[in-house]
Amino acid sequence: MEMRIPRELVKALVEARRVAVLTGAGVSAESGVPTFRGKDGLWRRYSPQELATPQAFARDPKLVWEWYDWRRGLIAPLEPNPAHRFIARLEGEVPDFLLITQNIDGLHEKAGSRKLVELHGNIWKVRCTREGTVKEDRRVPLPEIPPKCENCGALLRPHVVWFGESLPVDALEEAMGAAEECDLFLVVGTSGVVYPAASLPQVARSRGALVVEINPEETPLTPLATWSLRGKAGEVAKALARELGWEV
Ligand code: BJW
Repeated sequence: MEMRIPRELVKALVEARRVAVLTGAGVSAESGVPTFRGKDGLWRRYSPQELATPQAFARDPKLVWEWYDWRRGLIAPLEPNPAHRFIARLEGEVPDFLLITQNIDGLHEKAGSRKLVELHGNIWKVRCTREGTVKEDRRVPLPEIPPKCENCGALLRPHVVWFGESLPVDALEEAMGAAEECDLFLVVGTSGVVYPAASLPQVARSRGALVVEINPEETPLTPLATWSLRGKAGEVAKALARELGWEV
């Protein structure tokens, strides 16, 4: 059945001058990227403590790298879906825009998004554990696991944010600024349980912004939403685009 989009929401989208968008794994689900939580989520099969913490990496860098190498292989051939493209198009329509993503898959950039901050890093970047230098590396599979720094020989790590680690300061500041200043905050495909990302829609709401949630499931963020669009991000994006007369 075709999704019905409230008329007031279309009006709010057309009139919004300052828009912030927060995305999570659900925005990439229709592209084929597994989410973390939920019935087919990665955390069903893999333990976050054993793979997505600095302690896990210190204990067994090879195991952690094998998991990231497997995920890089999975993501490499995937393409953005209509939800990524809708968000990229929205960027071009709104004078003041910021996309804040928790995703590390790079699909927003592939869809054309440019005004974006990556709160949890990027799976296509590696960081030297000794020098802190960050480099892009798109080789799939990696020729050596765990990979070593060409310059100093120390271990490289994925340039992502694990549990217990701080988020990149500049990215978080920019995201917080956008949440404070926006008049419409769109939340797409996140379970809203990981902080500080989950606090951003709360900040926006407390400053009077309209909050729109797109998710097939209810989340802890749902009570904040002015409009909750229950459906898959790509399908909802197509319905929104149709209302706005956009191609996505
Ligand atoms: C669809 C769909 C479709 C499906 N369309 N939708 C305050 C309170 C409590 C705890 C803390 C707190 N502050 C900090 C913490 C600790 C911790 C935290 O939040 N823990 C909670 C889980 C309890 N946070 C941190 O440690 C953060 N660091 C930090 O705060 O530093 C300072 C500090 C340190 C220590 C103590 C206190 C402060 C760092 C968090 C890093 C998260 N890292 C990961 C891994 C990244 C690398 C990798 O990918 O390997 O980031 S974990 C994982 O969760 C990943 C995601 O970005 C993140 C969020 O998940 P997301 O995107 O929401 O995915 P899912 O799977 O959860 O949800 C998918 C959603 O999509 C669902 O709702 C579906 O319904 C929906 N969906 N199909 C639309 N087609």
